[in-house]
Amino acid sequence: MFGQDTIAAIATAPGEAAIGVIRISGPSAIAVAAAIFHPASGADVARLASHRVYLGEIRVPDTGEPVDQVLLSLFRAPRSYTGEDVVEISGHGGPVPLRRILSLVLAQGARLAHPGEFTSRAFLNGKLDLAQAEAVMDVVAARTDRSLGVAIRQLEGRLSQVVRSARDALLPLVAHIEATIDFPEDVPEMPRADLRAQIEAAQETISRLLASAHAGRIYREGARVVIAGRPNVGKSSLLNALLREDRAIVTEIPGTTRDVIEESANIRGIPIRAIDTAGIREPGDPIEAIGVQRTLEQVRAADLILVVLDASQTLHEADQEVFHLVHGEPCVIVANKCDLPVRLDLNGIRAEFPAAPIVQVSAVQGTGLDQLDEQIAETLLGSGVELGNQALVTSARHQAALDRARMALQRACETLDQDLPLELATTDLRDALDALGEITGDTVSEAILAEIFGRFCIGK
Ligand SMILES: Nc1nc2c(ncn2[C@@H]2O[C@H](COP(=O)(O)OP(=O)(O)O)[C@@H](O)[C@H]2O)c(=O)[nH]1
Ligand SMILES: [Mg+2]
Repeated sequence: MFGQDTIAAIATAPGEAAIGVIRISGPSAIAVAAAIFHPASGADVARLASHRVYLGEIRVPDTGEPVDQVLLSLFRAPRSYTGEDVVEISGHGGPVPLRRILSLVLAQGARLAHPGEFTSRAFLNGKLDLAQAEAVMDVVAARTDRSLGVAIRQLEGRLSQVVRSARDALLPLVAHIEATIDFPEDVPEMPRADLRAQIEAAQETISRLLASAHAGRIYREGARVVIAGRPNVGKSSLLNALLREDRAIVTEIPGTTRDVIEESANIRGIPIRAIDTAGIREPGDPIEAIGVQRTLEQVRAADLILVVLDASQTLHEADQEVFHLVHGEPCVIVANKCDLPVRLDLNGIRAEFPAAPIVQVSAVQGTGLDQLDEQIAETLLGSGVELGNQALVTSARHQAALDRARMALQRACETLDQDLPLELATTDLRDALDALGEITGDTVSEAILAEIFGRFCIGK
């Protein structure tokens, strides 16, 4: 199906830039380029050597009208991103020259690429496995250095390697059991305890990956951190302090933040959406009532809630109301205004909420913010803070597949324990192999592929 038509797209972001790139891939990529590209050297485009860059001009074929001065890079199959002949034209990065060049390319018989089609061809031609192909999108979308690091490692194949090692350990077991079924006289059964030990080892590998999924998801998708508290405790000031800039409106009049303000921040490498909310209390007027309602919605959707208290005052009834609202959610208690004499009974709060860490800060003076960052990261990631360079599971798809694999292996172990026929265990082992194969793309349906690559943008 693939390898027939030649696809093309603008591969760079829209808008004005120094350079813009048009990517062409497929059997006629070089012929398309030959029709419109005139090397400054006068060389024959069809004969240009692979993996070189050429200076020249794009011209309209019929009229010879010059369109742009460009650099053309040539990659002959199979040594290219997609595994097909690939030509990349680097032109001036304006919308008009790029669209003009693209339309000339399309007029030569290439068709516009679908979203993710370059990368899906790379996958289908064995240049990348599926987890690597998915990582391409994560690298582009990364919002912090840590997120980028996680995505790059997946692109390098770190996750795939671990998944493959589990698959490779299981494959010979299936082969062995099937041989004992087919040739019961010739192939003696491996002791069940040995079989079980090997399945358990694979299960162990899978469990270790699954344990990284929470941190992995947070690095890839970011975390929603909601700042909650009664009016005037310094929520908006804290948002500004977290961002190290002034964005939310700060005033001395309680109830100033009536709507929800959302900002991006990078806290210890975690991409954060920090959400400032209206204070929680008995609403004074209808507009504020809407704000309080939105706060409640935000609290429910949060990955973490910063419960802000005014340390210069004793605990209010409204603070208790806040505690009540966030009950059961992951929280960090922030005792703000610690530059003022502290009247808040911190030990009392600690006794009442032993699970929630308390951090003392002054949003205005900027003290305690490092400890707060630390506590936010620790509460969000748990043990994941220490994951270092290990392969992380970042996508819900991978997590679901690993879960299925782990449960299938669990069933296989139960079959062995109950002394049921080994044949029954092969079904479960095969289920586990299929689930693992869905991550790397060794076993995956067309529908899943279409779903994954459909999320890419055109040109990738
Ligand atoms: N002394 C002191 N005042 C603060 C601190 N944080 C906020 N404030 C003051 O408390 C008032 C309310 O702050 P704001 O951020 O608007 O509170 P919000 O209603 O919870 O969003 C303002 O006058 C701030 O300047 C702090 O750390 N120390
Ligand atoms: Mg506010």
